[in-house]
Amino acid sequence: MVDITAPQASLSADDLRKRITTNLQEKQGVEPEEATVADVYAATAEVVRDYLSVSSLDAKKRMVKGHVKAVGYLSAEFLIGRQLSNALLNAGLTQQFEGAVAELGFKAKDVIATEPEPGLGNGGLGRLAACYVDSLASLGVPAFGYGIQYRYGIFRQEFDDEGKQVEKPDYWLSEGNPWGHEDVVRSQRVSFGGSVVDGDDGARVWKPAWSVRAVPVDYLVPGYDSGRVNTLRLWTAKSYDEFDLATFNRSDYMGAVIPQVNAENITKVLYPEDSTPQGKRLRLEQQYFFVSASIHDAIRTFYPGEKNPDLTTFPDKICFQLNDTHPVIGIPELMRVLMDEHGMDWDAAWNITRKTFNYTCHTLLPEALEVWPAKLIGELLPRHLEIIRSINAQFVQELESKGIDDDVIDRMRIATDGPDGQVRMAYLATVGGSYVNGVAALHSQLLKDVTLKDFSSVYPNKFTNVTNGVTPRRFIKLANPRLSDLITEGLGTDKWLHDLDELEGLVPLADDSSFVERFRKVKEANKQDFAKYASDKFDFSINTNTMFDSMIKRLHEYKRQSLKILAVIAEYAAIKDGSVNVDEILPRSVFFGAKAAPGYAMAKLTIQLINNVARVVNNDPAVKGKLAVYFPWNYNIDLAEHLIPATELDEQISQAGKEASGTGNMKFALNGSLTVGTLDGANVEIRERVGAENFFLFGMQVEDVEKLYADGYDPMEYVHADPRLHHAIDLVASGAFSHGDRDTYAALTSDWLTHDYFMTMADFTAYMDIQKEIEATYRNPDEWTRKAILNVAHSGFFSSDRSIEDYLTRIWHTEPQR
Ligand code: T68
Repeated sequence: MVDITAPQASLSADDLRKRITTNLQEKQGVEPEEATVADVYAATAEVVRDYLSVSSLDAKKRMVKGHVKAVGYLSAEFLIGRQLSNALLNAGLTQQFEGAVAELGFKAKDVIATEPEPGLGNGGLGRLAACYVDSLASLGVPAFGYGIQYRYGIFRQEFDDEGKQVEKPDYWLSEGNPWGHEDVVRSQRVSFGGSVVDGDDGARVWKPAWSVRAVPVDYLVPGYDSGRVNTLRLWTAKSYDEFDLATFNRSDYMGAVIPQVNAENITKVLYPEDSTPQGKRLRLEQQYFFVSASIHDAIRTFYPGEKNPDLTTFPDKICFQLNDTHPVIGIPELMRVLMDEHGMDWDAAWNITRKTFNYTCHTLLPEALEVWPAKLIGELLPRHLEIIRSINAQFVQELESKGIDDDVIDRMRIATDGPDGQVRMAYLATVGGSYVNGVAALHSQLLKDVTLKDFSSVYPNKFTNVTNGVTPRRFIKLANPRLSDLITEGLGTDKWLHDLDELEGLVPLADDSSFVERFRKVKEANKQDFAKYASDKFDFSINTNTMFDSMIKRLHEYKRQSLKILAVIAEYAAIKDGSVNVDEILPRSVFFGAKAAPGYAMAKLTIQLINNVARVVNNDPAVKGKLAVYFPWNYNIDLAEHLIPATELDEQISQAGKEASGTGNMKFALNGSLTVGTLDGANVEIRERVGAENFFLFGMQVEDVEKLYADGYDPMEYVHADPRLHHAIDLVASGAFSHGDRDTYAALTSDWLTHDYFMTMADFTAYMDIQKEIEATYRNPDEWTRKAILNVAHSGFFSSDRSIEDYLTRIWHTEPQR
């Protein structure tokens, strides 16, 4: 038997090769000589997972037996990226792996590239959850990630001949899933529908109409060099009735599988919307499904084998972080479990529930806060609706007793009455938990002052900030090995991977000409690598003697990809009509990466425009060597990991007051890009830390935006004031990017001229001006590189390890288990 209390001995390259060989023969059914790269990948993944599972058992045992409160990170999305290289790095097996596969006749990089990327998230929110589970394990915190294993992740994006986005299903599981282990034994029953009846002693009894089986699929999360392996438990829905034999026997073969199809539909697809709540029944089913299963799972984990556990200790065992409002139905669910399943009274259950939950908000747009029709909740979860109404009644009473005005109370109701009654999930989360946090300093301030103002006036101590962070393991060490080596050499240690503040030690090296030169060479080599990758994968031919200028993020009007593409068009027009001296042009390659929600027409039209600007510009000999636009399709983590290290200028140009934080901005700064950005989200803190002189700030600030809305905004004023803008819009309207068709972009141009809610026109001139400053700086490579080094040196704060430490002290009040 393996002694799981002893630290696990590492593996040599030879051990690893032997294990891979055995797996190839016994599990994959091939002799090593016949093995394909896919076989070797599958075998390695299984071997590494088995290796990690020893430490994972140890971590679980210590979590349950120990006295350190655990964290349950509840998130509808975990955008984890490829697993193999990250698992090898964190477990200290990278070199052994390289040696082992070389012995077998393969290249490590080919084996790693075989892995399909699980797309179990939309964007920043899902990726943040993945960075946080990495940091929790790396810091040694006992923790679970809880979420959903979607059968189809975020759609695969293609572009058609007209440059339009086409969405294709992403069946990422088709080649098997060596990282996920289905633990059927630990399934949970999750019920829906039906009605609530009176039971004995005035108890309310929920009689559900149907149930599904939640089966956990466990992913192991090894900490970086911490020895701790936590679990990410993603639930998948199965039917209890695989198959209805009676129906089948009536020859209704399709009818016989209906129960199974219905159940499995719950976790079939990830909703591809970003920042817009979708009032869909299936979405609510997904939310309740994973949260109910997770709560029951936590109880079973922490009170193993106990029939009547004393759940008053529950908040000492685990606290749940609600990643946005998607898991908020967990609040009435825990109330129900405590009262209806464990016989607690309301006050005791409320006390436990409030201590257990905390809520992270990821938006500022009030319209993006989830609101459910009460009727829908009543149909799907009738007992929960009763509990929500009781929470609301108790809350209203509390507000009344505090002497709050009736109209304010009305605004603050968690649930409203009447046939169109609604449940406001952000309000439920605020009232039903201990803390509410925003994701950057500015965002948390605006949450208090605007979005949740009434609540912060009544409960000022509930509100706090935790600025987002990113894991340096994936986004520096793995994505940018050249820079990692240079940092380690410059600092004389690789301790920075544990404590990113160590990067401050690079500051003096920004003035060391030989270090500056080597840093510049790293960027140069990364640009060449990217050009090769993009040539192989997208058939692009990129001139690396150009400035690499990137804007990669979801396509959304508030993020203002329009501003960037209008500036590109203006530059193109200026080169064409000779209004700019050819020798003064700084050659640029502009990169976009973005998916648009399938139902978001304006975003999809913007994608079409960008693709067609790329087509026209890249085929025009007049601008060859000066300007090129590339839009690699299907932006995902893999593309980010390749493009970020090669980028010199990062675009973070959202309208001030709209981007909650941003995390791409942090990844770029840590990889030595300079940012052109507005004072929005975490840009504010990045600029503060890297220094105003090392950040290209432009545009209106939050107060300017508010004032302009109040004064009445007319985009035409700005269009008339800047002939470059006027001309760029004219070109779009005249059909220059639509083979002469004037209607193609009519919706876009008319919005720019008449509405332009995110004030792209108002910031255009400032954006063009700052680009001139950027170009002047770039022409001095030493100066540019110096600024880039200082960006790296001062960005250690943006490690997700620091974010998790902030959560530990400000919100969870727990600690690593040593
Ligand atoms: C992002 N939100 C914020 N939402 O936009 C970004 N929404 O500023 C921030 O850095 C990031 O969260 C992390 O805090 C999202 O990514 C979604 O993806 C989303 C998904 C479903 C429904 C609503």
